[in-house]
Amino acid sequence: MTTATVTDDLYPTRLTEAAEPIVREHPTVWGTAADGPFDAEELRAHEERGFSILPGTLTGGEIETYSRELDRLTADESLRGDERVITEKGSGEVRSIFAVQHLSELIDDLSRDPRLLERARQLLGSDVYLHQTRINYMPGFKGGGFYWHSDFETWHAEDGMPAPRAVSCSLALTPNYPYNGGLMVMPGSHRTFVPSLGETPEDNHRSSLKEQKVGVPSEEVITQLAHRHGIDQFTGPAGSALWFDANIMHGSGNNITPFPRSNIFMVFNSVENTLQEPFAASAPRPDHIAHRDAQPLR
Ligand SMILES: O=C(O)CCC(=O)C(=O)O
Ligand SMILES: [Fe+2]
Repeated sequence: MTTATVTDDLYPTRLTEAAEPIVREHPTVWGTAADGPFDAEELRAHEERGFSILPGTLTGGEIETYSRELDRLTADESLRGDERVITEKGSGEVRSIFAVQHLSELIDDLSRDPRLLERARQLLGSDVYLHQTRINYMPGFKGGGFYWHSDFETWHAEDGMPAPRAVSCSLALTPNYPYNGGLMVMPGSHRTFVPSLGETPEDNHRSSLKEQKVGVPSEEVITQLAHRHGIDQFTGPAGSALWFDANIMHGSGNNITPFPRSNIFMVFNSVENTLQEPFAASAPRPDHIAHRDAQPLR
């Protein structure tokens, strides 16, 4: 008999035998219309679909400023070999840069901008801190996609995030067309937690950030979810923001068009949902991927 079973884990995953999807008990929206800029109808829609798209979040001047900042960071030779920089498996081009708020004062300031902070606090119903930040740089022709996954599945298993009380904001710095690797989401799928099969290998993040293989749902489950929920896509001009729940099923295809698709990603977590020990990994991922300093953003 094994004594290591964690009985208070509502989201068991990385299992040795397949298990049925779990209906999520936790809410998606923790605040009310009185708490911030989303009105009651917008909050209702966010609760139901698990995401909201807000065009015009960044102004034209800001798009230029942050695009230049992104170019500066991806071209910075001194960052090559830095563990925060993830390169594409095939081409060796920069794919993501993590913990960008430590590399860029501009992005640090942006993470505290009331336009973002007030919405994050409202959705999560508390003060918030940054769980993770990254820029995803998807160049034309060579940009690699992201296979279907729930972020929360990994954050729970490998980072020790107890509940899906976190929200991501993806800020588009380029136009997001239906054809340049735009993020696909399954509306409503955030209400279902899909346990994944297979134990977490040691140092899984070293390969999973280039191409995720562990913690992804089976094709059978993806098929069921897609038939039940359909597939929507984050499209819109540069400056648009996508707010999406930690547990929504999402992914993107490769970008074979000449049009790059870059964005800044910020993950806000509730200060009432701070990280514990990983729920299904032998060691927590490093701090640049999952921050353990839960100082509320001001
Ligand atoms: O930018 C994308 O296409 C998706 C990225 C993503 O899912 C992630 O960073 O977790
Ligand atoms: Fe993701």
